[in-house]
Amino acid sequence: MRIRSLLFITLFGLFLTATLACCGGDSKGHGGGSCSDGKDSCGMGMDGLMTMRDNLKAYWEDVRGKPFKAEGKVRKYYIRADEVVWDYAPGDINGVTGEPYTPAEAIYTVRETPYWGSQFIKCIYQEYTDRTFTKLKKRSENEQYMGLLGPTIRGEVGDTIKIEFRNACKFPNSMHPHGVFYNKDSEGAPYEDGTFGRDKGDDAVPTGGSWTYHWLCPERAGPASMDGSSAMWMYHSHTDESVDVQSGLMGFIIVTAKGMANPDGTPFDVDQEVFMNYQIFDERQSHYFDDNFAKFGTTPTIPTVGNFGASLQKHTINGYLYATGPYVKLKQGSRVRWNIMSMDLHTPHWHGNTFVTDGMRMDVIGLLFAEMKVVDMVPDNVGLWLYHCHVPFHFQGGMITKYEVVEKKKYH
Ligand SMILES: [Cu+2]
Repeated sequence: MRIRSLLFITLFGLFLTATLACCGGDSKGHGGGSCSDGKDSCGMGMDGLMTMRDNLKAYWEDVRGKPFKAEGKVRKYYIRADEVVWDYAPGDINGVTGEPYTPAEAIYTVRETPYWGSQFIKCIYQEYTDRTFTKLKKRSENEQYMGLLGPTIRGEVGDTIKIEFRNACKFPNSMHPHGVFYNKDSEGAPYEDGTFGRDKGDDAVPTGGSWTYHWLCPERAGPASMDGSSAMWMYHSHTDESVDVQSGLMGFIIVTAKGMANPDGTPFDVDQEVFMNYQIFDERQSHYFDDNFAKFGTTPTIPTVGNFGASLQKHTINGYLYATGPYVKLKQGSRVRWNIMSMDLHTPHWHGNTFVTDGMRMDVIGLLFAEMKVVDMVPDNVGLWLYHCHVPFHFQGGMITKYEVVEKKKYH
């Protein structure tokens, strides 16, 4: 893909050169000179026109991508929607300050009348080792920061992703992917789309039910010419979309360019991938609101005091508040790809290191609702650094954590 990027840039450069040579304006900004061949066709000679046509052809071929050919792997996943008691803020210390919570912070984190504290029943996607669904697939120590995110699902262009899905939560839900190619039996969203029968089985998997989703990875699901070696997508339940997502059901999909994946699907040129979801979980919108009131409520009836509603809006990164979750560790000088998504409106900011995204060097990005961004970093600055949303109300509410860059010699 990098080679294709260079080709694209070269073609674009040739086009610009040809255009400028033929169409150069004068110093007063008036465009349109004559071409060197004596013809005046708005300043663009035949060579420039042909280059532009070639360039546009390459551009649309990039947009379209080659048709899918099932010449890759079938990657199988066993994923279940499971009920868990999630702790948004393990321990009783603010991980940013190292101090006990202030009264303003405690409304989100401490169970004290009338507030419900940091533990809530949620429904999250969990990966199992096989179709018996008896053994959870373990995350490595340096993946623990992923919190309540579902497993990362991977494909290389040409691959088929096959997911055996079960629902062990109390409400019907589904797996709806972004980006990959799916037929109507693998979309995971109920609406009047003119289909019936088997094509409806994926829409709302009932409690105790199961479904097998098939997602394909054509070129148009993978990186375009200006991407790196992988494209990132989200997946989430779309049965009752916003309520399902507020309840905890979301994760990442990575599609690597053809020939750019290691056997496990990770992009071969990247030393470490990081996954971050910026999301305000509003527990008033969860399927488990009544259950949480019954289990964690501290008053006989639902409080109406001013801050109570706000206390149920958990401003999280991967489901953690105030840097109370595990921090991701990066090796100094390594090639790190951060995959970031948002379910609201956030502005992630990294202290200490910069990155490149959309061809620009930055240390803040903006994310709108359901926006996904990939940023590439080679961290050179060793230390423990803040990583937070820059919206004041959000980081004050807990949308703040840390990441660590470990000296090359000490990283293991
Ligand atoms: Cu934010």
